Amino acid sequence: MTTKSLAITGAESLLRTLAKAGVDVCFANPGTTEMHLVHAVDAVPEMRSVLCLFEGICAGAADGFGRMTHRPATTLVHLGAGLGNGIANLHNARRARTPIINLVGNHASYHLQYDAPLTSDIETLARNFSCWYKSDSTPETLAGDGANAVTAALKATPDSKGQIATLIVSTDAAWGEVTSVAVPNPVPCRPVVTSGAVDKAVQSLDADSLLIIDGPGMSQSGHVAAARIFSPARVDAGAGYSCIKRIPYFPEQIQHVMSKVKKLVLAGAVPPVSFFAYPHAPSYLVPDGCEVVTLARVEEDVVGALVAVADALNAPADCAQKNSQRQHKVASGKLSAASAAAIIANRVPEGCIIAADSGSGSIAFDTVQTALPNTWLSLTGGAIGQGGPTAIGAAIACPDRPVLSLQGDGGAMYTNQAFWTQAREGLNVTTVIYSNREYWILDFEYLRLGLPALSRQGLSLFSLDKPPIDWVELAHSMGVPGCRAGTAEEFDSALSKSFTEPGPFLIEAQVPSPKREDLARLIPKRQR
Ligand SMILES: Cc1ncc(C[n+]2csc(CCOP(=O)(O)OP(=O)(O)O)c2C)c(N)n1
Ligand SMILES: [Mg+2]
Repeated sequence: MTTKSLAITGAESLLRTLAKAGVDVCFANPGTTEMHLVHAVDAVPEMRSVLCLFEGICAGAADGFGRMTHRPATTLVHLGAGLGNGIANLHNARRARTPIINLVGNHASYHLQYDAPLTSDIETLARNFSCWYKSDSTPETLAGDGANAVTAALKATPDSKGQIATLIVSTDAAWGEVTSVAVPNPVPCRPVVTSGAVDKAVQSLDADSLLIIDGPGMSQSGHVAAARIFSPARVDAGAGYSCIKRIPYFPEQIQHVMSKVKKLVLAGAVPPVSFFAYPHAPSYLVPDGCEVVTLARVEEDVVGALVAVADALNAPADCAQKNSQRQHKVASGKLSAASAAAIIANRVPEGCIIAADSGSGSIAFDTVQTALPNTWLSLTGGAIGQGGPTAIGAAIACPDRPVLSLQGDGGAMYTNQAFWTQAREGLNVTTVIYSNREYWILDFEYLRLGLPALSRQGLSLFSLDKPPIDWVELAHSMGVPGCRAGTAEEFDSALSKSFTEPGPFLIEAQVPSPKREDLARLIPKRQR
């Protein structure tokens, strides 16, 4: 169904339709094939455009925005080369099930046959991370295709298909004239789980069971419902919130958690598998004999299912134990990942959004459970270089909330262009770079595999020290002020100051890597 208006380009009909559907932020890195789309962005004042200097930033920012608002932002990228540059963070966003609409400019349909230099197979790229893609729009269909892209991005999909819609817009579709825009489609709803699934979960939840929650179940309402099901003693809670523990990273740790579980109840989650295969550990980490009960699949109404179970158990509505904020003890002197995590918990302002990446910042996940209320954005797909870009999207989505981005120095170098957009947009993002001048986790993973000790050439693949990266200079060159912190006192004062001053700030946290001896317990004996 369409509504009449004056003659406009296909591109403008698309952008007007997207804006009508509530899609009003565009993270862009355009080229020549996107010029009519750029004109359309300019002609539609509801659409906020944000220039990012690498497509991985566009993708990660759209991810951060979508996770915070549950609404898709668009990326605007240049042909297959541009979309390909965004793939790592589009992969993370697929894993996060974030709604995103990629607008990819393509050559005019009649130009493709000449195989001009920037021609490539964009659909093959899109297929990797998109639940929906289309490349044959005409000026007349473009607006309706945009409305369908919004629907696809908002509709929960099974398994890991994600919620990224990719609309590949040929220039002749973009520049052709039309006289109408499309009417947005109804917002899709999640299917309700069957009463049989609820009954089965109710029967399964006992002292030998474990409930794993993911997807929409991790929302505030999901937590509240889950806390009604758990006995309060088993609920870890942030200040005023209830919280559920994360599944650990290494397979041996997961095996330990799972060792006594007889029934595994899944709410929007899948059975735990190890991140990587190891010669001495299984991939599938559900113990033999453990029954797996699916309460709700990820595309279903997970929150409703948790509420139904809590109701069936006659759990009172307000039985969740809520942790209060507490001061974390900080060891003075040389900064460590542990003291940084304690300081972060003590200093995060109310409502802070924490965008995590690689590096030892992730251990602050546990300490911030007893900080002021906050939101943690995880590195969902393991493709590092997400923390800076998602911080941008989160800050644009929630301008009244401070954002803290925790990144390893290795991860931060994938998408350091994030500083530039943070400075240009004046975003309240504090970035902490854990500067150990190495890919520490790779060194540790190598050790875990029990491979022969490395000599200079092999070790050089994990080392970032020659030349050392000067983070303060790097951020400064893109308009972000910063400082270095080598002690707990310096870190504490820099972090507190950054939260009181507007705009972005960088702290290069000089945190040495954990000692190998301390981590030996994570390495199964036969691999040491
Ligand atoms: C896009 C992408 N490329 C490469 C990797 C492999 N990888 C995983 S962790 C890591 C290094 C992380 O180093 P850093 O961020 O400095 O954290 P550290 O381990 O030193 O604490 C690399 C290269 C990845 N996960 N994602
Ligand atoms: Mg590092």
